[in-house]
Amino acid sequence: VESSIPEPQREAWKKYSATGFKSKDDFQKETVRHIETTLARSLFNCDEKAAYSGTALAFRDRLIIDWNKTQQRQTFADQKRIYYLSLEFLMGRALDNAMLNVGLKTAAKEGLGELGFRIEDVIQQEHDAALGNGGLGRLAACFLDSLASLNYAAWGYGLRYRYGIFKQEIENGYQVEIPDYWLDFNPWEFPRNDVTIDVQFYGWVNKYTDDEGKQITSWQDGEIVTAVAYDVPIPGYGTATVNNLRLWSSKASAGEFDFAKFNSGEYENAVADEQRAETISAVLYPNDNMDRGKELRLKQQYFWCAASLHDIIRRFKKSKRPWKDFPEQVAIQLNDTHPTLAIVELQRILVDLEGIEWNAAWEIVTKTFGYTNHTVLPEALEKWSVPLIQHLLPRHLQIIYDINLYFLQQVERRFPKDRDMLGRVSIIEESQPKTVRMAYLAIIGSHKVNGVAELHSDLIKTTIFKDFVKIYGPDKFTNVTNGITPRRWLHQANPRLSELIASKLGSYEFLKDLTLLNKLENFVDDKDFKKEWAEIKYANKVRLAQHILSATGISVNPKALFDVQVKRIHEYKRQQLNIFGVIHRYLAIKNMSAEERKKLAPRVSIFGGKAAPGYWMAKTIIHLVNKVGDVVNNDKDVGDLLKVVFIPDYNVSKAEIIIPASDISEHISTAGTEASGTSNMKFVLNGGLVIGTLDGANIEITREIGEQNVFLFGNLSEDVEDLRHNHFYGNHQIDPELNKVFDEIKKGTFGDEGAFSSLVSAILDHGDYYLVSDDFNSYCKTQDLIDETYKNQDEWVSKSITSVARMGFFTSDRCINEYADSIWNIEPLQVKEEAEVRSRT
Ligand code: Z2T
Repeated sequence: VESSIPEPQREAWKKYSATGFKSKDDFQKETVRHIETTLARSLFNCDEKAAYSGTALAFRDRLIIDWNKTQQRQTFADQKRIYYLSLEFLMGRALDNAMLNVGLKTAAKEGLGELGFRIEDVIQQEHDAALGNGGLGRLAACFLDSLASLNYAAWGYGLRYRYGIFKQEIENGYQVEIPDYWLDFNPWEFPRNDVTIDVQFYGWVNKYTDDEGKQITSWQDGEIVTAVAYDVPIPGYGTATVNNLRLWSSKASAGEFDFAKFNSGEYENAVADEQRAETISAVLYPNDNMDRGKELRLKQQYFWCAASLHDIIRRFKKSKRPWKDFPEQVAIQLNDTHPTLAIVELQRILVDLEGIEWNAAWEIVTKTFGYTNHTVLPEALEKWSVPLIQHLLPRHLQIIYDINLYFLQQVERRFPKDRDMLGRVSIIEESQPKTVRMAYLAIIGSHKVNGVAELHSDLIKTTIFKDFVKIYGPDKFTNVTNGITPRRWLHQANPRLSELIASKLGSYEFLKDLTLLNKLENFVDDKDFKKEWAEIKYANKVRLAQHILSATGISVNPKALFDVQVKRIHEYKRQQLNIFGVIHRYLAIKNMSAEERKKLAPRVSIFGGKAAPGYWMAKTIIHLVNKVGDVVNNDKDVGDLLKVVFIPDYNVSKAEIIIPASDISEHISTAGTEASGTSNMKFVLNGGLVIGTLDGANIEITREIGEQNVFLFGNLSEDVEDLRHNHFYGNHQIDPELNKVFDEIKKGTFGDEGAFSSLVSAILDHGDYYLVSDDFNSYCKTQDLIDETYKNQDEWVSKSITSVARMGFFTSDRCINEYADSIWNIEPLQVKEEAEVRSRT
């Protein structure tokens, strides 16, 4: 390579090669140096933010050394790489994770202590990297952690949004959205101003025959926007592997950003052009499980797909292999349908630019891609309008039509008698306007399609993708049940529990092999162990109670049962069922005698989660929770027996405080609607019990930990369709206890009853699509059972320990290994230095 240092000069180079700190003293030296020189501050001018910045820079130096080595090693090994394309990476904070993985947290803790800071306070200065909405984005982040920890050569590709998911404030009970400008100081990203890719939009397609008689298809005269790479190091745990997350930022292309306009006095127009280009990567769309079909979103998708693919191809071309080897070098996983245009873009590059014949190109494409589906909700399935694609990406639309044509011809040959089949499976929906069904395109362009939990993977085969199972056979469809990283979701979030477990198991090996937790079952009758287990939960509840007090002003009793539902607000997740249940409980308390009240287990109902800004119903649910809280929390009859709290701005770092403090958490979606859920796994791993429906991963969690350790309720997925039908065509009876709750709302007990009428009438007048009334009785009874069980603390703690012991399956390490085996066909790249690598805690 031209840019490498010649042999004779390498000695001098190696002598000064960076090593990073290895001791407490060196940590202090490096941190102070960064604070004084990199940040130009001094000991007279060093607040916690500066201490954070200095610490982060010191750890960053250590990471970068391993990062560079990893990238060299992977280039040298020249083997298959995994590319995970995701529009969302919900990373949260990086410093604590870097400390754990570099393995020098103790040095940092002591070092910072001597410099006058508490490590916990320093860690909390960091702004969350919140480039995601919820489960899908956090899953991508857990996957990156596992890919690096397992030594897979893997890159993430995403967008570098200037604004992450909005910050949520609550004003008078209503959600208010505040922009999340998070880039003021971000030591974890490296701008690569030399790594740029020009991406084209609009223009027209020119088909002609060149001088040599060759058919040429050329997409020309478009508008160019430049993608600039920003790289984020992704350290693995207990290994020297540091992978790369590459995020693209948009800017006006040097050619496009017209300096002539400056000179001719069109200064404002030139600036406007520049701003338009930058708009592409400006903001994350804040919709979870909802497709809005906005042009700018389509631009984001193509911009990111095109930049990533060109980058991947550039890397592939360095190896000078023939194109047919591409799928042996490259596996691209599509995180939902958001990156489906990458399929079309690769076909375009192969056919139009590389001159490969259509079928040969298509074989390369389909061998390269795998598609993960994350939802069956119809409103979340992406459909782009044909006129919009025609306008923005004219050549891609032609290719989509050609892909569809060949596909439909194949289907017609196989199923000549089924005339409706063609219309049903066509990529093009014959609506007004016509639309492109992105999920169908993703299935047709991939070699494997997977769901994210067993029930969900079965459902996609029998409902939304049923015809495709007929066409391709069942083997193209598979299941990979989601998982979570135990590094962040046990060790970082709950250090005391992790330490207690390590003391019993003899090491922290369980953080790399979570199935080792099963040895905890030997201690379910160990009195001292149980006591410590319970004390840790209590301490975590005290910590959460402090947060609740400072964030909301509400004082809660940490001895009460903490009942938690934190996730995006969505009708299918049924926070409305929860709050109606709370009102039911409140009415019951009001009707109790003093004697009866004494027998009741005090409870704190904790809610948290963001509503998409345009999702009216979700916002109404938040409003109701807050209004119920206002009334219940100030009712002298109730006292500590019931408190209702809405924690504002639920995000990854709040989750790290909330999840370890839960006694019971709620995963109560209408059966068949929650593809997997991943917070259910996090709560159980932290010793919380769950109340849940037979939906998503709840089913597999129950199978693993045992039915006696889960509070299940509600109708089954297979009965949902009939129930919905009966709501409209049968005699729809509303649960009488739920009716009493509605009466109370209508009386105005929780303020202006009109504010909540849409929530009530969705159930009374609009067919109760989410089966709130059908499940209400079963839900309330199960909550009563929880009260009873909680009174027997000994039994409760046993359930908690047993459950944690049986959670090994739900690590994202297992999940990533399944993807590697069954979809990517790739082995880890072993790291030589690994032996030398750190007993890291
Ligand atoms: C999302 O977070 C999920 C699915 C989506 O479908 C979109 C978003 Cl933003 C398009 C969630 C599922 O709702 C959840 O059940 C699942 O656990 C998670 O993805 C990860 O698979």
